[in-house]
This record gives sequence, C-alpha cells and structure tokens, in this order.
Amino acid sequence: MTPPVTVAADPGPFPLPEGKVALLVIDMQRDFLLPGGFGESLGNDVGQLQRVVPPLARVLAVAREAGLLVIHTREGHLPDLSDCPPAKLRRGSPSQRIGDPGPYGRILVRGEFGHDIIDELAPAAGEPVVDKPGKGAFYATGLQELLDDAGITHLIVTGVTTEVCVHTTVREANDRGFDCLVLSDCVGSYFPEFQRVGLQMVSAQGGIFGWVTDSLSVLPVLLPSLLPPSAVPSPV
Ligand code: C5J
Repeated sequence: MTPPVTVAADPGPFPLPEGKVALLVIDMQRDFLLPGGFGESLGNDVGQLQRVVPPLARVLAVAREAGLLVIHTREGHLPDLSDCPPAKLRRGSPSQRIGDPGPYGRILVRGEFGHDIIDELAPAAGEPVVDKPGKGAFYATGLQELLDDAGITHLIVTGVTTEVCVHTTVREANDRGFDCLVLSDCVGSYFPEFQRVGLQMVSAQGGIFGWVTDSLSVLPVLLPSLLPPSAVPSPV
C-alpha cells in the first residue's frame, strides 16, 4: 500500500490519506464578517476576519477540484431561540443581542440574511451545511455521523474565529479521534494576539490537539499541478 502524501506542518508532517480527508469551513457568515453586522456591534474589527477570505477561497476551489468532501458550518439559532441557552443570550453587553433585528436580519437566526455564508465562499450544490447552536461543530449536530458515513478521519480546518469556534471544533474533533490540520491564513480572529497564541496552542506540546500549516503549503499537495515545474519529479 502506498503511504499517504503529507503536508509540512507544525509539529510535523500531516498525512492526507486518500478519500479520508475533508475540508471544514467554519462559520464564514455575514453576521461575523460584514461591516455593520453582529461582529462589529460587539466592538470588533471585521477587517481581521476579511483577510481570511482570499486564501480560503483558493483552498476551497482547490479542495473541490481535488474531490475533497467540503463541509460548511453556521452558528445560529431557531427563530424562537429555543435552542439558545439563556446564558448565551445574556452573555456580554452588546448593543445587539442574538435574535434582535440587525442590518442583516435577526442576529444569528437561521434563515436570516446575516446568518448565511458570505457570497465569496457560498456552498456549492451538494456540499453539506451543518447548523450548530454552539461554538463546537459536533455539539447538537449530525457532524460526527456525516464524517463517519463518509469514512473521514482527517480534517483540514478553516474559518472563524480561531480561538472560539475553530478551537472548540478542533478540540471536539481531536477528542473524537479525528486528526486536524489548521490552516493559519485561513482562520481568523478579531484579536491578532488571540490569533497568534490560538494557533500556537493547537500544535504545542507535540501537537496537543492538532497540526498547523498554511494554505501555500497545502495547496500543491492537494493539487500537484500547482507545484512549480522544478518540484515535479521527471519520469524515468
Ligand atoms: C463566535 C465563532 N466568536 N464562530 N463565534 O462567537 O467563533
């Protein structure tokens, strides 16, 4: 059996076993990313998240071309908010709360314009979209079954925000036995310090709950035609 191809990563090479790798795109929603939306109403600089869009769009395109399973997630709640714990509803002192009317519809409510994924990264036909009420993509969703049914063991993880929904999901995935590769330029935080330390936390201690690399490292491995000609082995 040929060994799987690997991607250079921290703390070591990350294998991409054929047919067992999925791309996870976490919460690239208008409410978090668009100016004037919920994220900004919390006092955040959405520009910090916007930086993720171009490299992630490239990874998404290449993952599709390479035939990877692509799964999107969205954080949000039912219109009656029955799946939103009161503690989450009360948390912090935002000018707008979950369920309130905002410029993009009711904030983080399923079916509203702001809850949906930004146009640049819109799911393609047939790509699963996992709606989640929590920060982690496994809590109260069918993600585990979806991955198991597809035979997925390795996840390439992207999206926002690094220290919240990306971290929670990677930790959940790690506890469930999935190997996770986080792409540093395809995950984003409103806080540069959290971005830096959040990534370090994933791969510290020999990869305590995952691996970290960047999109430029993973793209040519997913699609060898992206390798510079000098790196392609000549036929003997
Ligand atoms: C947050 C998320 N930050 N998707 N959600 O509340 O990270």
